[in-house]
Amino acid sequence: MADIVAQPFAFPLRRHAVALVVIDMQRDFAEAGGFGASLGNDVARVGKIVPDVKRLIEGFREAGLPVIHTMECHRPDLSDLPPAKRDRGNPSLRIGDEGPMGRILIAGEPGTAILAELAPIDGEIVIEKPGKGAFYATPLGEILKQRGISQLVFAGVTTEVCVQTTMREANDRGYECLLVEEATESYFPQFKAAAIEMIRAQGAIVGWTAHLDDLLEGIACA
Ligand code: C5J
Repeated sequence: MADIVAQPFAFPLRRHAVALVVIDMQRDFAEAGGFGASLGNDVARVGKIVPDVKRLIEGFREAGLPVIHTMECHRPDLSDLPPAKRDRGNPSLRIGDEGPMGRILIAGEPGTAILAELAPIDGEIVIEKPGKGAFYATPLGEILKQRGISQLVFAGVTTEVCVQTTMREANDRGYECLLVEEATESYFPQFKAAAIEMIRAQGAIVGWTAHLDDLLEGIACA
């Protein structure tokens, strides 16, 4: 066991129980012409965390700990896309529309892929999810149960949408959750700050937060 320096108090990391979950580091959320940009967001903010997400992933790989990647995406026939999701807002391109990187957020399209720098390697689990939370309509819960995982370290985008939703789902299912501050981002800096505060408030009501260097130091000696 290693006590990771974290907020609101130290996180008791157990090496046989922990996995990293990297949420939706996809071209569609990070590059011009993708879904994030079609909603009018400054996607360059996502690109800036890539080196820190990479350090985190490499830290887990070097420590021999599991890495799980998620991708927000839908079937080509859109059968898993509720009209309420497709029709929401006023994006220049809707989910399923043809964009400069292929069909927006559709499984197998170039824009839906995980950023090349953070691409999964052989043996790593990739969860395709139609919702914001990674447990909804996916095998994630079963996979974690089979592997005896009870602690989840989180990274990815966006902090207050898919990351926070998944952390709340995990927390309700009994997982101990920790978010790495430098390895997550929002299109709205104030939402990132607020989500981090919410997660660790009231004695870690949703989970812990930690800085990247503290987490890396902890897993190296766990
Ligand atoms: C969004 C996500 N923001 N991955 N997805 O629609 O947070």
